[in-house]
Amino acid sequence: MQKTHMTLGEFIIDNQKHFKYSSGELSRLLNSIRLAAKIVNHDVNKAGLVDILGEAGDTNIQGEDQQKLDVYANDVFKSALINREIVCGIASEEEDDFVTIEGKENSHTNKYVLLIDPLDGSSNIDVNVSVGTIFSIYRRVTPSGTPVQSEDFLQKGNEQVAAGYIIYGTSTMLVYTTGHGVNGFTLNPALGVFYLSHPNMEFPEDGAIYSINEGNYVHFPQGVKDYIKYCQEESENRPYTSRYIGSLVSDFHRNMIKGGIYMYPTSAKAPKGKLRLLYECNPIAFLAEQAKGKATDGYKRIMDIDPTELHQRVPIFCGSTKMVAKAESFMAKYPEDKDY
Ligand code: P6P
Repeated sequence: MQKTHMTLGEFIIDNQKHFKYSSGELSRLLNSIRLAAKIVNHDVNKAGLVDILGEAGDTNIQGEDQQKLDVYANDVFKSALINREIVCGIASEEEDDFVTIEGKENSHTNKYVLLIDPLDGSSNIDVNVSVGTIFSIYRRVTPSGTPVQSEDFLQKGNEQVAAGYIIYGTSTMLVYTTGHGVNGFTLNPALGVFYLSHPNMEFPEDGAIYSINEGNYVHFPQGVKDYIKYCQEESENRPYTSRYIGSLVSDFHRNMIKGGIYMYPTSAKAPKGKLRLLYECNPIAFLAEQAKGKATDGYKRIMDIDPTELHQRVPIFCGSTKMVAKAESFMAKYPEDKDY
């Protein structure tokens, strides 16, 4: 039974009992993310007032214009971790390659790597729509005491130690899992404290909300077109409601609470999908499955996909188990679309 008004800090310490050999590094890592989230939140909430709106004039490896807040958020999370010598490496949507963190006396002995999308949905910043941070944590797999290598980042989603997101919305929440369910914490901005507000979050098994950019309809695989038409048919609890914010974290969060499916499939415009496997789809998939939902690429589990490159993209169908299974049943009719 959770204590009322439990803070995130207390929860992280309490949760340490699941890691009997833990040296406390994971707790310190999660606490560093907690601190960075508060700093980013402070500036996201006043983005319209200070000169951090608009594009940073640079583009990231995806060729996307880097919004100033993207770059700022990336720097905040990086420095929160580098200064505390907890991780041996960081991979970020905003960094072309992974960043090696040497740690105490250049010892390269820190245990974890962090993969992060520091500000997802950042194109929404200038129009005051909610955005989010998505993070994923692994143990390094190459020998301790040596510089971190790409293998430490190119791990299957099944190997994640922890994953979560921060949603900077009408309220700011941090939602995360360490493999023992999903818990949500809401920031009290007056106190600067995250409180446990959504214990044991779970997807309803079924739902009536579908989230996809229907503007791309003509470019979708036939299985996706068929499923969208199914959602729109008059029958039982259909037509479903179409809700698409253009911010993955916001759509996912709403669907986890109300039931629903989020889809970003392949298309003629995005032949491998748009979302990145390592720091968007894998953490979202870990959370989905821990919340008794489902996350696949339309054919196989996201967390079974063997990564090949840092910024690789994959299609994703995630949310209520019955809705994802239904979408997959339409995709199964077109096995030629399995490979992307
Ligand atoms: P589109 C934001 O750029 C993002 O990565 C997700 O947060 C969001 O769901 C999706 O892309 C929006 O992409 O192509 O529909 O604008």
